[in-house]
Amino acid sequence: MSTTPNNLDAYWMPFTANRHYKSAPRLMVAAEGMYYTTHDGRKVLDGTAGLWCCNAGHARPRISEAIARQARELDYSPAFQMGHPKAFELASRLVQLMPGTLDHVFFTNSGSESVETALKIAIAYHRLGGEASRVRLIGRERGYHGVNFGGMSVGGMTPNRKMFGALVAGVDHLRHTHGDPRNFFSRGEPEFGAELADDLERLCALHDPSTIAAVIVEPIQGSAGVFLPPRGYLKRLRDICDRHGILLIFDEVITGYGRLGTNFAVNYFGVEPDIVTTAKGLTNGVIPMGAVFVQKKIHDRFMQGPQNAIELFHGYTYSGNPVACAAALGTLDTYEEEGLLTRGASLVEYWADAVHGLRDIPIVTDIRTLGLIAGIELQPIEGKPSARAFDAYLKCFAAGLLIRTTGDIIALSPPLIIEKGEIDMLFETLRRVLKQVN
Ligand code: PXG
Repeated sequence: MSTTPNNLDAYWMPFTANRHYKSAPRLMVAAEGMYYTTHDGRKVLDGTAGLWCCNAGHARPRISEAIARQARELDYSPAFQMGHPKAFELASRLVQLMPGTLDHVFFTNSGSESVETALKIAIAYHRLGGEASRVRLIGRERGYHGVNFGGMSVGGMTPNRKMFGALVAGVDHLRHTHGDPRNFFSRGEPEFGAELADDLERLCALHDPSTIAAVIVEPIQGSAGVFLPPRGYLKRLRDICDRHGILLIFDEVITGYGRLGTNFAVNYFGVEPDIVTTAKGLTNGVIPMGAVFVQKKIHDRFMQGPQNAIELFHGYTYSGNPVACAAALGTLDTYEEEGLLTRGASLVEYWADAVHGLRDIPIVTDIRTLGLIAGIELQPIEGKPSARAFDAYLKCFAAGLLIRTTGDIIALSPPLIIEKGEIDMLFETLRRVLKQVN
């Protein structure tokens, strides 16, 4: 039986072509494992882990049962000046997934809030260290750091910025790393372009390092279309930050929790930033939650002054919400029991072979893969940017496959439970559709 709601009008949908959507709605009514069920009873293969978040797939019993149990036992307790056991347990378990001294965690409710939290901590850290002049924030062209004012300001996707005024002052951007034809069709880190990190030296020379608090980058730019860091680029950014006393923030909202076949991109690239922002896969997307990891040196600098003084005037009503913590613990249990945080590593060759198998299709102009991520760039239709990819999106959905598109780029990021047969199915469907949108 169809379960279509009888009025779609009141809900203003996010990042959606509302009128187009409501003229031919696509509704999901159930999900399990690798598949959604639509309101008209069709199965749809999840090629994107929801919005890069359902890393363990859907309807995982450890997560749903933990949520139900927690809601019955302790549904809420105040986040300020009060605690509950699961928040401490979760933080202790999370820091074990991180290398080195990234050993403290601040809880938020989304990737956007994690970014705001990281930027505020960075500025306050310098102030407490006697460097109150370090207030500037550096992002990167084509970066995506959520939709709040700080993240939007350091972000570098024009449509997300241009409608919303002057944004936060004192922000500048590194140039992006995409476009060198020598890197087209790369598997893993592209070979050329590590020296693009030296653009940070240009910004240091322009603003003077004494005014710069932090640099924030996604290790892999996800939202803008899967742009991979050239080999050595992130290490070079780290070195320049060290030379000038600038904090380095990795935004791992997409790359965290197994997406690259390692716990975090920090592990994959072997570069340790000062702060790491996460969300999404933390709770498998089931309950909103984010976590910001900070180095011990940062946390400890705040732990001074009178014992009874609040050290950081920042936090959310739902920071460390008990039900969210239970969901995260159930998620970590699932990841651990099934080895999901490293499962991608065993599939990466198969995955990359399958994606790069699309190379012979004439409209495919570039393919990029790393971990269980793929970016497939299409030749835009002349005068109609995005139209070809969106057409592919609709045709894939009709054919039982969920993909994501941004501009004329298709981004894939399946749940980490995907089997080889499902990878085959995904690319058979996509190949068929790409031939239709030729
Ligand atoms: N940082 C990064 C790197 C992200 O990818 C955010 C911050 C913001 O997270 P919240 O939880 O506030 O949405 C994100 C979110 C897509 C897509 O299809 C990507 C995101 C969100 C929705 C869709 O590429 N990234």
